[in-house]
Amino acid sequence: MSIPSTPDAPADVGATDLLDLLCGAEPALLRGAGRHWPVFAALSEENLRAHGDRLVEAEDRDHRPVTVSLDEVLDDMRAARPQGLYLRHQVLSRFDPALPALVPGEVRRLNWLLALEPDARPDWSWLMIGAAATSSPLHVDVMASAAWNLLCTGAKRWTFHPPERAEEWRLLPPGCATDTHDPRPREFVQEPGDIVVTPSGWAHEVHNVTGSIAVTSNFINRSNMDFALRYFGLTGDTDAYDVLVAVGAAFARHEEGGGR
Ligand SMILES: O=C(O)CCC(=O)C(=O)O
Repeated sequence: MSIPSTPDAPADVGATDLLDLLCGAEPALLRGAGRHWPVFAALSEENLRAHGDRLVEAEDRDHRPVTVSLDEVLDDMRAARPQGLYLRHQVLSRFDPALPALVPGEVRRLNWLLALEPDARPDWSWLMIGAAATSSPLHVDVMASAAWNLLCTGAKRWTFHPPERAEEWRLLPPGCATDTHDPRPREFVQEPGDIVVTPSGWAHEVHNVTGSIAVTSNFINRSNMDFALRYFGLTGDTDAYDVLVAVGAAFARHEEGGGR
């Protein structure tokens, strides 16, 4: 396991506390926080059109898989009466291996699982392009991870519910939600350059108010390690549990040795 090195100050992030905000315990809308990230400019419609002939695996209005060209997805994103295409599960590195490096290094390194060997490491960054009125149904993020989501074009409405509700709705195993939160939903409208933070275990649904382009990444680190361990303990996934324990121990040793 190789620990990704982290510079002392997150100089290219733009705000020294942004890394803490991305790891916050409550969902958050960080206005304009990603506007200067190179990936924001790279994912302009114009740049994406350069790959317009490429075939991609999107979803139709009923969430059924469809193979279409990227141009069809982008045309639908702009259409006044869209057919409802949503490119929802496009792994960023498979779309273009150069794109992940355009996220600030400090932000990429929030994901401690990057310390795993390449073949054991989950690829947790996605490009999402959706037409107006497409949506992602209520869910909790993969493997009890947290996430940030940067909107590059359009507008998204997010509705969050705390982990206790997620547990009631059987989106989390009983006993996973240990903290008490205000039970009321949190709602945000995200605009270009804004980052939405999804902490571990928060149920959320997302609606594309207009056609949109976004990039999102999930992570597990010190901020949500306990939650993720509890999740895997309760679901009985001992392999994932053991991997997380090993990753946590490697980072603890690294920090004791003076690393960051
Ligand atoms: O923007 C979307 O449709 C869904 C984003 C989301 O919920 C996620 O990435 O977990």
